[in-house]
Amino acid sequence: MASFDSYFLMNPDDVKLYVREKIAGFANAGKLSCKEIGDGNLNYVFRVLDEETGSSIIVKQAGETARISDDFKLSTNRIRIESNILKLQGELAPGLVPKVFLYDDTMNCCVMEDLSDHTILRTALLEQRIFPNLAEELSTFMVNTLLLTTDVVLEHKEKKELVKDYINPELCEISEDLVYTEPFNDCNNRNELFPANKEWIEKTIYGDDRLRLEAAKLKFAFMTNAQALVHGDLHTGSIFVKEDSTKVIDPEFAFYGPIGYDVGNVVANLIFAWANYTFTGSSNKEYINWLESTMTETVDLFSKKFLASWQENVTDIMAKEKGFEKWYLDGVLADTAGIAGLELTRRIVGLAKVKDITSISDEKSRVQAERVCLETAKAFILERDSYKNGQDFLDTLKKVYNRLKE
Ligand code: SR1
Ligand code: MG
Repeated sequence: MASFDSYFLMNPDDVKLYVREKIAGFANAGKLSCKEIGDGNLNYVFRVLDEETGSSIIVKQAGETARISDDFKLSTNRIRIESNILKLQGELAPGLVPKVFLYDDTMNCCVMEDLSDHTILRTALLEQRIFPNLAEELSTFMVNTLLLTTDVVLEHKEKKELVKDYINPELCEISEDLVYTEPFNDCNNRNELFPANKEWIEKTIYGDDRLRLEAAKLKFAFMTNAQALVHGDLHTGSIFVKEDSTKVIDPEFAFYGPIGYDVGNVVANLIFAWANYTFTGSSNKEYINWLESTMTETVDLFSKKFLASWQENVTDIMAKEKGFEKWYLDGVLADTAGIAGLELTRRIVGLAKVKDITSISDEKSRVQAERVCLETAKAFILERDSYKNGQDFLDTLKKVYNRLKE
């Protein structure tokens, strides 16, 4: 029988024993079944089901390398970060993250609420499903978890303690490499370019001096601007949805960084869903209208709630100076544009892809989809100071699309 007093990577049978030993409600269960269901790039995710009662639970365990590639040697400490931040986010944004029942720093795993009645947002968007509350809930999640962890709100020493607790050098290094460096120069020879777009990307992305300079500026802001406790990987694969519920999962990349890192990731990944719709010849007006308004409303509701929460929660006396909140929000929106541009670029040029683009099977359509995303990305990065509301983002996307189509 397995013992759980020293670390090893568990298989489904080990996980069944683990759950019986560690989780009171499962100790005397009759028949348990367990399946590994993870489809992320880093960890192993097991779903354990009590076949008699129907209760289920998730065990998420960190390995010492990433699932996507053994190139990435990672500290298993990321599960500690994930467990702790889920608890904190659950307090700041109640109901918008899964509940955590146990964190185990020997087995480097955590046990949490099963959300199998939800669907991963990326999958749901590819199925063109509509979630009327999405912009409302995502904007609440971001304002509450981000503004409320800044030092305009928190007592400054308390904020600095959090900066220490959430220092996350290895996962930040992944983003520094995959988001902020390799897409612009392929310095580690692991970019994956769609062959029919190879030359175009080499010229348009690697060959653009101004773009590389702006990406460099954004990289050092990511590394030094300890603005808020960001989720750090808020793409549509990190969001679970059902009709009346949104849950943000997988915050293992969390650290103190720019607020725009989260907002920009959301915007970029909604654009990927838009590109999938547009370049697979779909004609579902209700869906595309909802998706476009979700894109604009997420940004606009974020700004509106951010300013309202500012009035209510800001404590720093200098941050209360008239006009400071607008200056601060303008900076967040500029970062949002820049980071949306980086995310759009790296998911097409770099090694970690998104299904929205890779599942476009017609070669010409995929070429067009990639070019529209990349030209939009360049406008976001190069002109990032001019993005003030949600419509600005959608206007650029539509302008680029109209210029490049046919
Ligand atoms: C090696 S990890 C590749 C990507 O997967 C994660 O979800 C992050 O987005 C990371 O950049
Ligand atoms: Mg993830």
